[in-house]
Amino acid sequence: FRRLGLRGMKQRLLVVANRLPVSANRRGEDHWSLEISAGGLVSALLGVKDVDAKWIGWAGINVPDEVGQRALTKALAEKRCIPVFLDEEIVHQYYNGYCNNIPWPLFHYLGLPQEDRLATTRNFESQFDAYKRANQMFADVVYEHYQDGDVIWCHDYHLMFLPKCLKDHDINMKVGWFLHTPFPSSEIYRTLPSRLELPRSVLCADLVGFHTYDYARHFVSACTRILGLGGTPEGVEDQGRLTRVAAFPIGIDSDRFKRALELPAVKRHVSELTERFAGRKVMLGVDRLDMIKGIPQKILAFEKFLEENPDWNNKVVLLQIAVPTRTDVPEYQKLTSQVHEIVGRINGRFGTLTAVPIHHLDRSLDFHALCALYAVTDVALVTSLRDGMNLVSYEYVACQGSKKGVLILSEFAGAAQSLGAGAILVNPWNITEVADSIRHALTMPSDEREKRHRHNYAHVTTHTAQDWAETFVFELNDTVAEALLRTRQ
Ligand code: ADQ
Repeated sequence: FRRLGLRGMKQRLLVVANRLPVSANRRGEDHWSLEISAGGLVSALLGVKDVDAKWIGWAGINVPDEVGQRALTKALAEKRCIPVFLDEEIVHQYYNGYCNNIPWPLFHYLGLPQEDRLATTRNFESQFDAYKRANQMFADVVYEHYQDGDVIWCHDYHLMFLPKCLKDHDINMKVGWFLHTPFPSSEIYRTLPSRLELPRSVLCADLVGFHTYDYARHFVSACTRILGLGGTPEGVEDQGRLTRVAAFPIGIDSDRFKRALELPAVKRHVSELTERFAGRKVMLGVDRLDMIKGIPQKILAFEKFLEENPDWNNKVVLLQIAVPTRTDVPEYQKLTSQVHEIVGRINGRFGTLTAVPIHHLDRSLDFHALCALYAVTDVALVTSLRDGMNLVSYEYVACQGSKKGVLILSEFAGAAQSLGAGAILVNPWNITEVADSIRHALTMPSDEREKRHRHNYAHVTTHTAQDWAETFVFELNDTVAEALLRTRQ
């Protein structure tokens, strides 16, 4: 019955996220080319079938003229997307200023940006004001397209103010909000200057979701300790109104990966890679180039492994694929140079004229190339310092049907709670522990690899993106129906 949540009815779902799942490039005054872009939410929702869903979000580009806006709106409509047009100033303040500087690092326990703490504090009010204005602009587009009976699903820390804007407009809208990052301990959360307004707005939603039970618990604690509201096993209570708070762990569309591995082009790619790295074990890292992903820590741990295990020199290669993000932010530019510097040093130290131990690419790979890489990899290394879930670990497991490689996974990724029994869990800050885990993974007997893989594969193929979305929307409908009953009693 639960799986019928979306399939059994023709209900429209409005997915509202900061970014639309496309990158738009202007090719002429009224001509745009669109490309589906990489990212966790995109990957998860691509897996949701049989849903009458529309996306509302920013196309990631400033379009000041009406001709351009009209043409882009028309092109996006074919992809079931509706744009929110944000000008450069608001993007600068709301996205680069507030979202990237405040909730993103804080929710990942990284505090405010190191070099700029005072400037961040000084600019806080104007940036928070822009954040609220931007959220109102998203709300205006939702009102324009909303029809009675629609379900509105707001995503992530960019849109924490949106549930309030929507409910202020029409209390009967069915509104859900989901956070893709961790929600930190209330002791960390309480340092946020906007600590009162944001959860109050989120609580206007009918259903609030997180990847793990711990994040949900942290959120409820923040509401009870900081706002003085009542926490119940169901959620948060404020003057008789209950907001349901629960964990909805995301998944991937594992069938899409399995199908891709059967394609002749992908099989060819797998053979080429196998030949290219013959005689060496392949280790893989796939991340957005972001401080939360722990890329420098991962590479330093690999260096430590090479240092302590000279018998492995030339017998193992680490492929690190890091797609650049937020390239205009100085912290991220610094991270890129830091990673390049460490990789160069290690390759200089352990490389030979014919082979280097690390191949580092600053770019996104297309889906088929990514599947082939996942399939040929002996060990995947996910060393996030914090990560809401981490879908790369799921994708790797989905592609390892025949090889049964080992996943080394940070205990600070939400995925550690679902894949922990099959993976080798590590503290990414402890590079000696990670280096030891690399050795353990590379020398693991095949029966142990199979056993671990079987556990994770069963999880990844049964807890899919589609289940995640269906369950969330089903619960949201259920919650609204329950609340209605209560008010009628
Ligand atoms: P992300 O931080 O983007 O997502 P993740 O969950 O790992 O992290 O998803 C990344 C996605 O981008 C994956 O589907 C991966 O295949 C793709 N990707 C990454 N690097 C790539 C590359 N170089 N080339 C091609 N594709 C690449 C956020 C949160 C996560 C949470 C997700 C979903 O930070 O914790 O799991 O949302 O909720």
